[in-house]
Amino acid sequence: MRMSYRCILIESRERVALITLNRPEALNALSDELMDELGTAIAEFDGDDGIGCLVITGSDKAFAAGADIKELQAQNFFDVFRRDFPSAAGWSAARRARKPIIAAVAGYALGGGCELAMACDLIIAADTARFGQPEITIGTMPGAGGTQRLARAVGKSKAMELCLTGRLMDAAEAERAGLVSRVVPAAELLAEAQQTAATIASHSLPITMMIKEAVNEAFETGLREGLQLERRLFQSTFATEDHKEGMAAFVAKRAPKFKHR
Ligand code: CO8
Repeated sequence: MRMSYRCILIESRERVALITLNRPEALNALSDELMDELGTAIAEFDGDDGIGCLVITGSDKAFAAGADIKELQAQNFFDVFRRDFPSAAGWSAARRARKPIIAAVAGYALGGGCELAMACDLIIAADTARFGQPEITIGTMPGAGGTQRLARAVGKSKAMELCLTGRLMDAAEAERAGLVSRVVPAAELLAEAQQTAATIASHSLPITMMIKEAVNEAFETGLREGLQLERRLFQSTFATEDHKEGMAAFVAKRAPKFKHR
């Protein structure tokens, strides 16, 4: 496990990994270096048997203020086309991770920052959170899933408005629109996210992974294929020891002791 990074901080406690974006001088703008480090950390925690759930967070002021504009400023079309930006390790690692990832968002989650939060499996927001895709105001557009995931999360009209005007959404509006699962007081954000992660990590890991896969499939396929996958995964849970243990524990009125966590 790589222990030292320049742009992120990592720690883990009781099966929950915490990754903190840490470029305060740039409001956690997602530089190539940060995204590479994030990709490494996600992949390592995802492959770590001692971890059941990941939390990604930023600072009180910013989850992340987007792509690093200072880094992108000098690049031309062929520069970004050639390296297929943004295809940095961080984006693919977040997509490939089999364990749930919670985004704990306080302050700005803008542009690539909003896209990173949406690439996670669920978002818990502080009441200070502000979400938006303001790329239009600097002459570009979302490029890491913003138009697609925002439209799926909040519907066409609001996604269009946010992407076309660059308007920011506060936490209450984001919750009403279905972008975030919950809004909590800023002072409690990390504790709430870690508690949620601990609850997730306390369950059977194979079943948790199946549920994550099935819910994500809802955004990839039509209803018929999604229902089919869900049914097959549901049936697969019957092949696990944790399924037997979970049901036996319920019937015996005791807490389950899952083997695979
Ligand atoms: N990139 C680089 N530096 C940034 C960024 C950024 N996105 N955001 C803030 N900073 C820097 C500022 O330049 C400033 O640095 P310095 O102190 O050296 O001047 C420092 O962070 C503090 O920022 P501000 O002084 O601007 O702080 P304010 O509180 O006045 O304003 C805002 C905060 C409103 C968040 C403001 O900083 C802002 O508008 N930032 C840019 C937001 C934005 O447009 N984001 C979209 C970027 S484009 C994008 O994300 C495309 C996605 C494509 C794929 C993603 C790939 C990773």
